[in-house]
Amino acid sequence: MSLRKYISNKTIAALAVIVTVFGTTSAFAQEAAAGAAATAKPIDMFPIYKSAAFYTLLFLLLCLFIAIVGKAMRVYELTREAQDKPAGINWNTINGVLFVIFLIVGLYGVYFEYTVHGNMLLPEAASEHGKKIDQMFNITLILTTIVFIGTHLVLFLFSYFYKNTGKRKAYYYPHNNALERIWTIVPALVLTVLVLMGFLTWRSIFYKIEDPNNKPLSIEITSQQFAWTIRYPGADGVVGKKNYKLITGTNSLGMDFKDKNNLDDQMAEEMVIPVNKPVRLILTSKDVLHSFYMPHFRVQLNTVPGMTSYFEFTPTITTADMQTKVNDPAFKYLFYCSKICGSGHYNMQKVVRVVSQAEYDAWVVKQPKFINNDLRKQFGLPTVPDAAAPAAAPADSTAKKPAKDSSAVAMNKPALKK
Ligand SMILES: [Cu+2]
Repeated sequence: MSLRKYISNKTIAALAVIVTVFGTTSAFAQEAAAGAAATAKPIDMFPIYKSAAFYTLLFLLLCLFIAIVGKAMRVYELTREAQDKPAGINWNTINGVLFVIFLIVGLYGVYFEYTVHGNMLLPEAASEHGKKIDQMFNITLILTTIVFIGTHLVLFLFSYFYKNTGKRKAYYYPHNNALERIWTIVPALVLTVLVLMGFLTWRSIFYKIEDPNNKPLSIEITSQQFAWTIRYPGADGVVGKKNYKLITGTNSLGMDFKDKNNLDDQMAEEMVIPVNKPVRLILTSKDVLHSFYMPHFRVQLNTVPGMTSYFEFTPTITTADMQTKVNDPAFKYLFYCSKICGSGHYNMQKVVRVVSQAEYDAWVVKQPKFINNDLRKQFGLPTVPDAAAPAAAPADSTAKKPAKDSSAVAMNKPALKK
């Protein structure tokens, strides 16, 4: 083979391109390694690896590399074609094998998701109805997983086993009524069962027949940008009326104190609820749409300005018990806003504490009332003397109540600032 012929051989040319690409990359890598070893201090590469530009460049480099390899291979193929040699690369086999590799890697990805990220799912539901929701979730997940794995095995393995080898001819198979029936009726039946189950569960959660011996505890939750206000009904068990026209600096919820039910309503900084007792949430909003979201209890409902929505649920696991279950003494139940409602959205969360009935009873009496002397004056109600003259406090069961009233004003202020 003369030198001239040797140079014009396209197979050698293609190989030369590949060697050049690999050679340059490894040479650069060695240089970089030598440079790093020379400097005494190791350079912290972490910020570079984290930057978007780094990955964009890496991606472009990879594209360039693939393009070069592709071109080289094309040159190789054309050369063989020009020389009337049989095709060097069997693309059908390569594609078939790639399908199998994709299947194995993909199924490993599914396994990884289920085991690693699956462990990051919420702990068991802390409410009665939550168990039903979890059950539905699990049934749907099991069914879809079976279908997912089945269809993917068929899809990728068929592509591998029945790739074109030149020995077979595809069979023309335009229609089969039995098959059509099977793949229409089976999914229809499965989906009907799932939808019916969802419908019945929804009905059991939202349309409850009230047990007169076990009346739910009403708690009103009002959302606003970017805070929650929690209102307890007081001794009468009834949350009083509100009217948005009555909202002022001192009356942040617009409570109508002409309604006697409002007089004993209390405010709370956290939501404390007794375990195994039904709780009826009364959800409203002052400005935009927010969403009341209590993931551990599987509760989520929008709070809508101008209307009231309700959600009744029964907590079944106390905070202390859940701390043991998840093996985290710092565990707290929280409720959040799950509607992107503005810049401070991320900050809309409050603690929920599930406690025993006795703990709840002790806690609830300590919560301050909404009403204070300013509001009493505003609504033409008789004022009560403040803490300075507790002896004169009339009609109040404890002498300390006026003090709580003034603290109520103080607590209202930060809420308004937000
Ligand atoms: Cu919000």
